[in-house]
Amino acid sequence: MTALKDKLFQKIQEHRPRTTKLLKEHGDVKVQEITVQQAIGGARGIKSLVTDISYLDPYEGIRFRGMTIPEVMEALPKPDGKDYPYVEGFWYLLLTGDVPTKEEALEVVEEFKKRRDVPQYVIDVLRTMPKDSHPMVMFSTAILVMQKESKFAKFYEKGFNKMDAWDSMYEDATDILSKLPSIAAYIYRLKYKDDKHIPADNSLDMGGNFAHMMGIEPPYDDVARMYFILHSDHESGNASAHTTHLVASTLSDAYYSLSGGMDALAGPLHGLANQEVLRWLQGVMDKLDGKEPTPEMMKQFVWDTLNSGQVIPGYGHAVLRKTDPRYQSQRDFCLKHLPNDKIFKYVDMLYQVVPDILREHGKAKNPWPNVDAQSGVIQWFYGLKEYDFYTVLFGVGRAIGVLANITWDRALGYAIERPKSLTTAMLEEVVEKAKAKA
Ligand code: NMX
Ligand code: MLT
Repeated sequence: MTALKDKLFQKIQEHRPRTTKLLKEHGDVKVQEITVQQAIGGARGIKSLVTDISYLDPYEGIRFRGMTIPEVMEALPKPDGKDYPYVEGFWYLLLTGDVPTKEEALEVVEEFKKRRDVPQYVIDVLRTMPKDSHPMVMFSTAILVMQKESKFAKFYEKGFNKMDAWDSMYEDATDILSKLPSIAAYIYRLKYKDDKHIPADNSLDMGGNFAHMMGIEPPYDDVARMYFILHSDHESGNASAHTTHLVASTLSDAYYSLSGGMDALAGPLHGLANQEVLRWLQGVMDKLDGKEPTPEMMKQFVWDTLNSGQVIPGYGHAVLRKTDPRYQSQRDFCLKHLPNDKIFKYVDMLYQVVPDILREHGKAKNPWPNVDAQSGVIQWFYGLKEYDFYTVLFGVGRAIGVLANITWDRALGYAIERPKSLTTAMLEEVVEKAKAKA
């Protein structure tokens, strides 16, 4: 066993009695009541998921294992001379709740290197896919096609044991996560770099090797570390995390579950919004024919988009009610590394005009930007201009969070998800009864 796996097992054993006690002794304590609006409106705000890996406060934003983004970036060990932490150390933090020492993080770096090689059949499958497939289709397919490697599926076939199920889930999660950056880089270079590939550099950590395989010079390695960490987890209710959890709850393995989660991430209201922000901005730039927009022009573009029935990508959120700290973190990066970049200036101008317009428009509950409003501009600056690839980057990051979550799902023996549905007539009856009582 590695030190991380040892530590994880210890944490699981410590945690299990808490879940057991809640279920056995307090199972009938009410958490909340549910309204008609919640039942029809996408289960917004219904507290029916449990995770200790991250928590999203509407006003403060995300905390990973209780830590804010700046705290995480400060506390985790970093490669020498770099500004952002090892992604592998962050994986350690999400799984165990403990900040690893540099030595502990480096042990995970070495473990990931051992599992990094992508099976040839994955490459073969990617190569037979239509060249105009969306990169997210290729990414999700690559994950799914590896399912035959699943250690959890083999464990299940041999005879399932609830107490030990976390072990093979952890092994699958580690296998998958180690390979994702290479898969992502392969898809990128297959589609956009004349099918010319760069072999892995085994002296590098996950972020460093990803930048290397993409063919992008430093500080893109730090961009990759920052990006993967920021996009990792956003508690359990977001569509990609929830889908991954839902699929895993059927005792499907991590390959099926993550592939499903990535399909959810590929929707324009979720992760694909980061590509939509850049696509939208390109549209603005094309219309201006290279001229700098004035705030008045920008306002007009925003209104035109809203009046055509579309959403402003990168703005609004189902839970957040203030500027996403992940937006802020990336904005700080831009202010340091690309303050004069034209697209960054556009993004910043949007920040000045969109919230007021959304308030005036009167629909969005949250007029502030989310993570996607700021992420594409950084990628674009470092030469990654093929914006339909951006959600794959989000996906590599999101995998860290959701794979940690489903490992814990197994550890705590969470049940198969199966909420109850009603018919519209039943809901109408509920309303009539409530009115009669009032
Ligand atoms: N632009 C225009 N209208 C909006 C926006 C926006 N950015 N955000 C919300 N609305 C509308 C929304 O479409 C809804 O309209 P209707 O009543 O006609 O259906 C109304 O405001 C109320 O929606 P909310 O309750 O504020 O938002 P909800 O929780 O349903 O959805 C999002 C959250 C994130 C899906 C929504 O804000 C949105 O579509 N944003 C733009 C897309 C985006 O940036 N998605 C990425 C989210 C982060 N991520 O990475 O996943
Ligand atoms: C996410 O990171 O998943 C998004 O911000 C969406 C969400 O939290 O609902």
